[in-house]
Amino acid sequence: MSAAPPAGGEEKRMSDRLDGSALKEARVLVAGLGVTGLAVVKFLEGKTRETFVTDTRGAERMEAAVAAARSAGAEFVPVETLGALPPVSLVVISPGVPSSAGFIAGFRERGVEVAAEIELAWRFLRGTVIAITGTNGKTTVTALVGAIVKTSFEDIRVAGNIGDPLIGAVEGSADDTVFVVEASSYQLEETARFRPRVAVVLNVAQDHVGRHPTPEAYASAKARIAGNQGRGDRLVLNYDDPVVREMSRGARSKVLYFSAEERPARGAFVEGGGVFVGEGRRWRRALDAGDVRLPGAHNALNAAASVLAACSAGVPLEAARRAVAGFGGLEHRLEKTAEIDGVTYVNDSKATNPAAAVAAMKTFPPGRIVLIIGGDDKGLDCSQLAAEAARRTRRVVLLGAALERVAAQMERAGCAVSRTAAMTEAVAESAARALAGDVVLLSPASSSFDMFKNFEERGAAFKNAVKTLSEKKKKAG
Ligand code: UMA
Ligand code: ADP
Repeated sequence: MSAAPPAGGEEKRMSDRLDGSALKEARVLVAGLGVTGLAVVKFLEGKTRETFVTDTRGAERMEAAVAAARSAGAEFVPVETLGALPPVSLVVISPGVPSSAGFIAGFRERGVEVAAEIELAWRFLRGTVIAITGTNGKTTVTALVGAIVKTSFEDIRVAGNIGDPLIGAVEGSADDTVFVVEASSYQLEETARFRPRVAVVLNVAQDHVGRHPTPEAYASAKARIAGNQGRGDRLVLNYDDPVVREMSRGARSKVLYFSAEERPARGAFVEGGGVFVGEGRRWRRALDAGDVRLPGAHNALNAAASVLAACSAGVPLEAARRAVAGFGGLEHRLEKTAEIDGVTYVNDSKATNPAAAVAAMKTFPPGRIVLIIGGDDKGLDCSQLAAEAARRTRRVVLLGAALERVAAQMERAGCAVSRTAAMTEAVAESAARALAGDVVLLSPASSSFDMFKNFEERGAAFKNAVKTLSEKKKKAG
């Protein structure tokens, strides 16, 4: 949907460094009225000349949000009537609204500043920002860095794509506040000056092809996390990921690599399950093999990245080690759900792309996996997923029909495939196929929207089905 650009040529760009007085004179349009839009509107309450909010969904489909925005002093404007708005000087864009959205284009063409919510937050927050991006592992690393930083600083605010918009965490921040921010490519796309003291890029795998026109555009959105860094800042990069490794080119910040393949010039490497940090010839053991409780080689790398990031912000190594050892992981990420008749059930519902499901498969012994896949077909390349599944699974259980293309590819690669229509059926089929010592792994490789509201609901359905199965088995004797 597009709207005519606002009439008149009076719009002005906001000053480079927004401050309270510049904002006070400004009319601001907030684009998107989800969690982010509402948080922005609340932040802006009493700080602007006028605040407007728009959403392609239309007011009638979001009455509660519109009422909440109104009570924070913002007027809802349908996209169709944006052209009638008085001149605005700033458009704050929600992550889900693409930069190319038609209803934003008119403002941009007229030179109005379009800023991501994290950009607005950056201009008003005080303190240190540690920001984490990557295709997979962001939430895990953000939570882990938060837990590590908490050992050594008092005012810690964990926010961003993890669920609580950064703008909602800005008020009352001070020089000693530490922000740990999960930053998605969607959020980074419209940043201009966002400059974390410590930036982490975990990996870049294929995902979000509908939003970013090319893999290069997707990677460069992620690379924006470090685009404004300077001397004194730290950039933590995955050495083992060629796209991420290259992000050191032109970096003005100090680059720290983490690797499981080789000892980098400076940073961290994983060996025998332990993590070593250092540079040149000076290396220290940071984590013992048993310290990382999260399963899988990818999680040892996540822990290495987290330690580097937190220690770069001033956390002592021993405090970091204790925090890692105390971190038990997050729900829906390789979450051990139950053991029934010697079979382990693992909920990895958050694996919404093939790369995450491949990492999950590599966590368990080859040949001992019954893999449940399914979900929206995002059109991603599944050749590696199929090859790994052929090598590593006893059986692949397809949930729903949406991922049939991928299931067929797996069959061609030599996998045994079962087709099921509901989660209870998928779990029952998996249980029937698994032998003692196997793992039944829900790692769907795709988003959940074909059958569920979100990945949380899908994971909950899996856990319920496993619980029902367990109760049935108990009753049966
Ligand atoms: N909208 C429009 N026009 C559009 C697109 C969307 O008006 O073209 C409107 C929708 O109608 C809706 C609103 O925008 O009313 C939703 O905004 P949003 O999609 O930005 O979602 P929020 O509720 O603000 O949540 C966002 C993130 N959502 C997305 O990036 C899609 C949340 O990440 C994040 O937790 C939250 O901000 C706080 O920072 C979710 C996510 O799925 C969990 N992220 C992706 C991922 O992790 O893969 C990137
Ligand atoms: P994100 O916030 O980037 O989606 P999460 O921590 O929520 O990351 O994990 C998403 C999925 O990716 C889970 O299935 C998890 O097991 C998997 N995962 C976590 N870290 C990595 C990694 N470093 N490489 C590949 N997959 C990973």
